[in-house]
Amino acid sequence: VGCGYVWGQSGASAIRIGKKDGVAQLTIDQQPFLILGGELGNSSASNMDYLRPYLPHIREMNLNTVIAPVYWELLEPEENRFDFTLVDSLIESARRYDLKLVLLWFGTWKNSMSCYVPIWMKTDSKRFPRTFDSSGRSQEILSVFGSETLEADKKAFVTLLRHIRENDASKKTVIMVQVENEIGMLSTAREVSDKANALYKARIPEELAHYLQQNDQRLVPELRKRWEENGRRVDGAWEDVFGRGLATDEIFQAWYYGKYVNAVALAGKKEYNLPMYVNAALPRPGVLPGRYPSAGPLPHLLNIWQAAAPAIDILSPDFYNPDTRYWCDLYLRNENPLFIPEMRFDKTVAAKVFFVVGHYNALGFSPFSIESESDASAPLARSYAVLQQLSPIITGRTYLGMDGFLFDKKDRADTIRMGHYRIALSHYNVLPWAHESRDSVWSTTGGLIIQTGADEFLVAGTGFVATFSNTDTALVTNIASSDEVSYIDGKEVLGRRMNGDQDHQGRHIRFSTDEWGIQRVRLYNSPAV
Ligand code: N0T
Repeated sequence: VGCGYVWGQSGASAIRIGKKDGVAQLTIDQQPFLILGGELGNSSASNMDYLRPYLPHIREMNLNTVIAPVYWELLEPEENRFDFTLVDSLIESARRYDLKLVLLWFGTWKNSMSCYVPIWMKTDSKRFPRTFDSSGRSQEILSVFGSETLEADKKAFVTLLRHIRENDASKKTVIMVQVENEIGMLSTAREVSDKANALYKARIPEELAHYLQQNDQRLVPELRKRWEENGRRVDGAWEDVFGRGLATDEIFQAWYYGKYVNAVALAGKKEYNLPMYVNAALPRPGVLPGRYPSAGPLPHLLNIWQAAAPAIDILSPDFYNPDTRYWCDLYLRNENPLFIPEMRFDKTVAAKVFFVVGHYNALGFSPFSIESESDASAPLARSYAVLQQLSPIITGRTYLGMDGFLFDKKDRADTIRMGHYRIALSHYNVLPWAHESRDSVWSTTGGLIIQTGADEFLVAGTGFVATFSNTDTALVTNIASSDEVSYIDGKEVLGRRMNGDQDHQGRHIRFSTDEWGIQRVRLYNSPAV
């Protein structure tokens, strides 16, 4: 492809991330699959008697995928003795509820730390070296430079992938794997061992030099700026190429994290070629490298990770605080697909899922600790029910256009242009009769619009008002009809005709804050004068 970064190395495998009309897409046996997921709390999949009772409720929430950990310490309790009891039982339970699985490889690192590394490794810091904090004290974060650590991680991961291939390749319950979890150096921005220091003083790796030369047009501005300010060098040490300071420490560490993860992922893919991704804990603005989990797959290190880890298909953000729009934009650069494996499971997720799917073409969405609220009437369950129905249309991409919108602040409004229409969108509470319009905080709502014909749209979501007008001021646009629709086995089924109170006598399309649904809208135009 010339950019050095291929879409993972999924090749012709049965489950892969490819592109359709320039948009990333996950397919299983050529069928597109939109992940409507939820991630389990960290400890919930460590005991199936604990997890099992939650699964029927998770299924009732209309999830199609569960994201679940595989814990290295439980998989390989003694060196070279692997115990697949838990993994097998997880896969079998997922099948029973018709759920797909994304597995989280809790390997060498989990939220920076090495807490899931088997105890036979933890107690052998000669073979499996640790890192040291800024005051020189050993910390439970294994060094990225431990060659035996890498070999051990690879071996366990390969054994896991082989086992999944042997037991699941025909059923395809497991559809993707996350390699490690929220990698990030702490206390210092990079490791400071003798080995690390020597590498830091040496010339940057040939591979990175080559990448910089080939991809100078593709560097994210955060990296390009440093590289250009230092004379676009490819032949010096890290500080010659990227300048002095903590930012370069972080770039250095990111490169070696990326190489490590790539070696693990590549070895696993050779055994069973599943799509693989890594995730990142996002830093708060203004915090210095070392004070947040540094050098993970963060937007300002995007090319470093892509160059070091071409076997990884997606760099993913975990959303716990931040501005969804800001971070999604940063992750969708340089061909990186958007997949959100974790999001704080609060009241806003039900609206956000429409936005990230409709506006950003996300491959999937997954609130964290999904078992903590598993109720068929939960807002997320209702959003997933809508998206599950629309999924063939969304992923089929035969429409003229799609966009999503999110009302996460009082009085936020949006305008979308599609074909010759302008669609004004606002929160349901702008309507004078909305019960909550005087409340100081409005619930977060949202939806998506799909243009299915020149004058025809599907409008879906919750808690908003859509008003259509023609971009040609010589024309007045009105609603010919609005029909409530649902999709059963992929076939459109008509519900109510909504041409009276429900569309304000032809003025707008709306869903109240406790309505979820899909409407098929047909428009017509008349001369304005
Ligand atoms: C996530 C989850 C789990 C100002 C935390 C998020 C999961 C891990 N880490 O509940 O531990 O395994 O990936 C870190 C969030 C930082 C939030 C900062 C908020």
